[in-house]
Amino acid sequence: MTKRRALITGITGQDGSYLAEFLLSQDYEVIGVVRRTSTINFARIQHIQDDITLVSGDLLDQGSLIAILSEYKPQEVYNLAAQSFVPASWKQPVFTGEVTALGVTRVLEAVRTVDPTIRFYQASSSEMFGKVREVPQTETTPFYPRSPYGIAKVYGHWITINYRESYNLFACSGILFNHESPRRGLEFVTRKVTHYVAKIKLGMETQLPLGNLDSKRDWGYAGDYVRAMWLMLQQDKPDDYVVGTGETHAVRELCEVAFSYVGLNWEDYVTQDPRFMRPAEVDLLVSNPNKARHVLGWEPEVSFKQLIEMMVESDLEQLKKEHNL
Ligand code: NAP
Ligand code: G4F
Repeated sequence: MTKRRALITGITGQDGSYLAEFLLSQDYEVIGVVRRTSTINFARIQHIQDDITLVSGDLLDQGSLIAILSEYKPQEVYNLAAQSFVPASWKQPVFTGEVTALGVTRVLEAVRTVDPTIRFYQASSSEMFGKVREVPQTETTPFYPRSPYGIAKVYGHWITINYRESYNLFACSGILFNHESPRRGLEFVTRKVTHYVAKIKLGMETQLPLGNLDSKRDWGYAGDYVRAMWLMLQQDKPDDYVVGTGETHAVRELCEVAFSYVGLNWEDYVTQDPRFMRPAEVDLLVSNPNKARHVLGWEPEVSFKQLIEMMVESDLEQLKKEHNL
């Protein structure tokens, strides 16, 4: 029997790497779109590079997306590519809109013109809820985005629904709450904290400068969340789903868990630095993932504490290896 073929944009990112691993474990052939960079940035997919096919393309380049779909003919497309760091979206709002908003239309247009039977997944975000209109947030909670990134994601979400309704595409939008892992970029708060904790423990740093300690997020494990993406594309009909743990924790709690894991008191090391405050903040995110639970049968398996401890452990190991300790 021929293998199912899936295409992932954003395969070099955190989620792309976990999704590629998961799809390989389900016996898929995996095609990953990578954009041209002056230095190779395949660290997250190095270990599976021989098992996947990497092709050159960019969400800014419509022609490249059409050519890739025409050549590789996937049955499923997961659009994970984005400018995904919220503070960068204030510095580069137009670029963020081009990639994170219009990029979605470019992929959808490629799907529509090359093969409208392709099943499409869009990586939507809880950042769309922003200044939350209700607690917890569901698929029907109104959006109030608070950053150019959040606004770009609202566009990506609605254009996905519009292509589903206009052209009858099998297009799904996963509204995913924050998910983290040892492969999380160093600029995001969880990884920043766990990396600094490891450095402080090993005597390489003395302080951890942070922004808003009171903001609260619904943090889960990325390895759990890619399963939900796949499950959405295996249903009888396309739909949108909120994916999260249903629990929320403040940044200060994250610090508490990470520092106490290595026997330190976070209050001795954390400082507040205005450079990391945002022009407009999303204060509280917490999901109601009941629909994903009941329709997809999805449940997160890694708890908040397990996640943060796993990340500290991995950062300790990595630093020890790099510094021959
Ligand atoms: P990430 O680590 O920042 O990865 C982003 C990926 O997009 C990278 O592979 C990046 O390639 C690629 N990319 C950026 N611009 C591109 C372009 N113009 N053309 C092609 N590829 C491009 O993000 P992530 O955490 O894995 O998140 C995956 C997706 O889920 C993103 O769309 C993000 O906005 C969304 N999301 C994430 C979370 C979360 O908590 N992680 C929650 C909700 C939604 P390079 O490696 O070349 O930069
Ligand atoms: O880790 P963060 O940068 O993630 P944020 O802004 O919630 O965005 C992430 O999750 C979204 C899903 O809701 C994704 F769509 C998006 O792509 C990305 O993956 O910040 C989390 C919170 C914020 O409230 C921020 O103000 O942590 C607070 N924070 C406090 N000090 C900090 C810092 N964030 C960062 N990055 N760095 C700090 O020093």
